[in-house]
Amino acid sequence: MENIEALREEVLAEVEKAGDLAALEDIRISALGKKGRITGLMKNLGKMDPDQRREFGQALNALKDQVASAIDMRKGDLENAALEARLSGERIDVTLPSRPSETEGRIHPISQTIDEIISIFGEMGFTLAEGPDIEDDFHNFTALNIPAEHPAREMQDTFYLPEAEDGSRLVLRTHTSPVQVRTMQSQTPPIRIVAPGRTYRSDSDMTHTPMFHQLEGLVIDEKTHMGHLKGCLLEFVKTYFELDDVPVRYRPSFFPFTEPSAEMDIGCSRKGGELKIGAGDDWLEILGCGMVHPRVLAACGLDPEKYQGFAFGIGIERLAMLKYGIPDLRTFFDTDLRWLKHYGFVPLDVPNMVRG
Ligand code: 2NM
Repeated sequence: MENIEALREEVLAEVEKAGDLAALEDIRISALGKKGRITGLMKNLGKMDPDQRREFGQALNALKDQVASAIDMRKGDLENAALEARLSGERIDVTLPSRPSETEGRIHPISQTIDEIISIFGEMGFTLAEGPDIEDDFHNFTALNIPAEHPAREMQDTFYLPEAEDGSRLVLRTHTSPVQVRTMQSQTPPIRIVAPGRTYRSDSDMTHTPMFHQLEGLVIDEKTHMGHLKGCLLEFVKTYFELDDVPVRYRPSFFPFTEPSAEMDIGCSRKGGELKIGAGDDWLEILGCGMVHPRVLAACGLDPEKYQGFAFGIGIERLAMLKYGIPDLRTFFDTDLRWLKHYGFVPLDVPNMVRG
């Protein structure tokens, strides 16, 4: 019995002193393991007479339970201490100022360019409008004065979804104009919106990707005219390209949804093979625009006798390439992290009117 008492004190003292989980496990094995000290005493029971065996056996079992529970408790304490240490080591101070230059992530040039453009039109009083990527025939084509036999509707240009039971087919929008249609249907003028987003055409080569981004704008009021269009778009290109002045010209063009329609060029120079935007003896096509066709206004539920307006469409990739010197359209969609690190933008470098 003295053996048991001595062993109890010895093992409990060891358990109390165990500094980590590994040391505690060693103690458990040396006491309760197959060749452990307590297990060793158990083996003596066989040689005892029955009375002695009962008394000694009960005492040993009690010792075993006591040691096991002491080990469990110590284990819990050690685990808590380890967790505490880890948590205090991992603590971060969320009130510290951020260090943008150390941020790994980058804003994609497409997102940056959209943010810059909507910030410019935002200052001019435009609001943001969005709509679904999957559209119906009416919003993508019919309301925009694009008739059934128009080539834009051909399978080669448009991604059609599988035909529904009634024979109708939804499309991936081929431009963001259906957003303007939905806006005209749901609001009464004055309307001033820009609609950026993904658009889809079945086209893929050096200068076309099947998914690309557009930003279209729409202004509708009772006395809106082409002068408003010109002033608005001149202001836009000056701000976007950070130029005090830039020559612009409008060339007659054709879109089913505008009349008259025009393409806007800005001045540039290509001397020495280097493109410089601004003054120069050359021209660069920037966007398409025009006065909204009376048939479009009527299809959207507006009275063409009362309201007029202008609209424009900008290709985001092209504008991003021009401003940021990105030479190849297809690299926008390669998801190449080295490219993104080079052309991308640090998240907290938020675009505004002063700094694109
Ligand atoms: C362009 C060029 C010219 C345009 C027209 C409309 C709408 F819905 F109002 F009729 N939205 N966008 C438009 C006009 C788009 O993109 C080159």
